[in-house]
Amino acid sequence: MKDLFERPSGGEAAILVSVDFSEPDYEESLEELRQLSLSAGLAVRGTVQGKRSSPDAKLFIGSGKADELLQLMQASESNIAVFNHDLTPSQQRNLERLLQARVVDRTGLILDIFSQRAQTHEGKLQVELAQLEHLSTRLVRGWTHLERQKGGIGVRGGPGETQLELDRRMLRIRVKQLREKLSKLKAQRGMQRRARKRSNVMTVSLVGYTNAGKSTIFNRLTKANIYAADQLFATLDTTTHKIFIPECGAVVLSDTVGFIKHLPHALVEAFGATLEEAAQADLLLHIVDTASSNRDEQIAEVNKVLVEIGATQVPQVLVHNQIDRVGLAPAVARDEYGRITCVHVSAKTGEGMDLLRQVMAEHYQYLKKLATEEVAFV
Ligand SMILES: Nc1nc2c(ncn2[C@@H]2O[C@H](COP(=O)(O)OP(=O)(O)OP(=O)(O)O)[C@@H](O)[C@H]2O)c(=O)[nH]1
Ligand SMILES: [Mg+2]
Repeated sequence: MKDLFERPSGGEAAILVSVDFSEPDYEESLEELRQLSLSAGLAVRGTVQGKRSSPDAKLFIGSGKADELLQLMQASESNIAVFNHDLTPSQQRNLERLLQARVVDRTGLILDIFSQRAQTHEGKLQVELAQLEHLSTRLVRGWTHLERQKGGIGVRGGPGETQLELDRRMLRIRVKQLREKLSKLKAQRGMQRRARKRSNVMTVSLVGYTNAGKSTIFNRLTKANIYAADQLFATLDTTTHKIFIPECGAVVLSDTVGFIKHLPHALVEAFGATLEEAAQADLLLHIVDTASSNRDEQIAEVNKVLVEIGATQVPQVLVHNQIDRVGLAPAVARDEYGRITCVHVSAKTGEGMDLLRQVMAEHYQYLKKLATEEVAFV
């Protein structure tokens, strides 16, 4: 079968642009932008960096840096500038005029990757909604300079040329249609969930920063063979599988879309229905790449998104994955009540997968105990 995720060879050439506003994680954030660009299929030819205390209102990077960028783009024959920031519609427009090239901001880039990855009907609708929401803020007079290029946002033009030709009214109609379709699908999901609850099947969701190893763990536990790769946002659509654990029978396990710092709000909103799977789960396994230099910040970012999607009340176990890269042994940590709070595993070697099954089995026992106590109380 053809690999649907094959990176286009010799993808469009791009220059990265990153401004240091004295944030502590500046280097990591730039590295993440590079990975996002590669995941979008771009060929990165260079980087322009600068230091500022605040963005320039007109060009974000200021005219001197903009000239430097122009020269580097011409010299390297690059036709896309990828900014590690969110640009205002007018900054984007001014830059595109000056550079005579496409300018993509961080949100546009993430949306582009999502649109390349969307596989299911629901996933496609969700991405289209997020793109149109993002586009609607950019559909102001003055985008005609883009008319002759393909599309308006994203690397390959996002929803396509036809969308750009729609006026604001048409856009609103389409957004409304998409919302209606998605809310029907959401209702369907709700029904499926209630049926699962009635049949007393425990549901467990894998959540975590993108590229932490969620899908690899999912494959280990389910023996399924879903796509896992060293790419950001390899997974977009929630995949659900039933597994059997001797101590608790069937467990429904779902793999979800990864989170990232500054996950565009339009995406969180559009993906509400699929993310709700996590919010409604009985247990969250929060997968962490324990070898990442940015580990603690990634954990905090994931927790932030969990707050946004209303999943804070779901019990969470932290799963430190990729211990093979840091030379740690599989282990569990427990709190003062004896409940598991943290597990060390390696999806690559398979070490610690039995501990994850144990986590689920213990949680099942805990839920059962809770249910009998509730009945006794009534
Ligand atoms: N060394 C090592 N590599 C791992 C481990 N787990 C996953 N990986 C690798 O990390 C990369 C990302 O794994 P995925 O399972 O696709 O990660 P994900 O969290 O599903 O990522 P997205 O779906 O992109 O958000 C792949 O190249 C995996 O082979 C591990 O325990 N050790
Ligand atoms: Mg994945």
